[in-house]
Amino acid sequence: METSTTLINSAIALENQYGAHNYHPIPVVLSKGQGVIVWDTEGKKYFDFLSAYSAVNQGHCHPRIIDALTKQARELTLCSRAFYNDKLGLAEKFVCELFGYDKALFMNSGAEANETAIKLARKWGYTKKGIPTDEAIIVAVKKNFHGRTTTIISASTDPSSTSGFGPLMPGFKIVDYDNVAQLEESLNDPRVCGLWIEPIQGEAGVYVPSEGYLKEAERICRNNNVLLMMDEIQTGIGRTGKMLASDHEDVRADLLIMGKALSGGTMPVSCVLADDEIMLVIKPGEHGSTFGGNPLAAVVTVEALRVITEEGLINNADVQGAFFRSRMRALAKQTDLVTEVRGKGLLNAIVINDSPESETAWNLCIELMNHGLLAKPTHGNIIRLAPPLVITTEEMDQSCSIIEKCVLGFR
Ligand code: IF1
Repeated sequence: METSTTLINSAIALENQYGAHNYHPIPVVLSKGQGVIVWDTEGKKYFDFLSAYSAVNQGHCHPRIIDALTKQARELTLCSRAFYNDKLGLAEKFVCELFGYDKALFMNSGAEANETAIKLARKWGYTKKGIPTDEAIIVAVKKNFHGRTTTIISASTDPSSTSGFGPLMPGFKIVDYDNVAQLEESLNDPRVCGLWIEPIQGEAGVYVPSEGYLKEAERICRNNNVLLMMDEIQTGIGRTGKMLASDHEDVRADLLIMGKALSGGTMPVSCVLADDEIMLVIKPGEHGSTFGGNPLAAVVTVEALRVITEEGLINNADVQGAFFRSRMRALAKQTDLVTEVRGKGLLNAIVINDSPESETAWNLCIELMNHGLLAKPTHGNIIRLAPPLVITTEEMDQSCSIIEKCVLGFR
């Protein structure tokens, strides 16, 4: 009989042999998830502090979302946008009313939603702002992460995203994040159609900008007739203790870009929201996708968003996040290993006292795994800690205890 240890080894061996080597996973093989908990093939349970990079804000396999998904899956999954389906319009209305926009455009991956926003901003720039053909510029910021397509990486400043993948797409200008003076300077170029930012930089290491930066960015965009393109793919849908991270500063994007938790982690769903004068610059036949706006995604999206609001997950993210940071800050006082604790709501990170090239944070994550908590380092020495928003006080308490024990016992 095959033991579960061989099962784990064979799952990893299969991926190694037959899968492209574009990831370096933590050595755990998961086979089940419910709420904050995931189980490996041996039945060992873990607190999931990555939440599929914030795609499972509602928790793994949320019963309401799975019910909506399976029910719709038996009716109609996909009919393409060549025809109407009876669910898409309902989802479009739902997201437009919830977020306060005229129109929604559904895609699948976050990268596709960002690509959509880029096309909208450029076309708006040519047709509404009067930018000469092919001269539009989108201003992005250092250490951004918006996805992996060749156009998106053209705005990246991270060599691991870009190196070897040129030639890159022109039309991006890069400024420092969290620097208002550089926005003033760069956005008054009449060829600029959009400012493309994350309200908190996730991949960069959960970098929260100074208070007021987003509001200033919004003001400078307005003053210069530039579209504010807000990538809320990782920060949105309750993650930071507000529905959108932009809400912390009462900022309203012109192009609101969302993905990940829109489907509660059941399937790729992303969307861009905008008002008519922007969204309607794209005409029939100029943009789309086979799967974007399919009825299965439409039903799942409405249910996933309802779960967020009806189950009080936004407030829970705020409360549990504050508790988490206070425990981690107290921990940081007891050890030299943790130099900083930062974040908002349940999007947090601890910075490990070693160089980004060191293995310290990785080894600590292995230790956390051994004690029943899953997390992964980003940029070497930063550990992102972002559990599903359904986490209870008791689960958070247990999780903090695991982290404290591993950090204090770490050698
Ligand atoms: C990977 C990080 C998270 C995103 C923002 C767009 C996208 C993402 C702000 C693209 C995606 C992911 C993708 C995943 C790792 C990951 C990530 F570590 F890179 F930073 F979440 F924390 N905008 N983020 O964060 O969305 O096309 O993937 O649906 O390995 O690339 P996508």
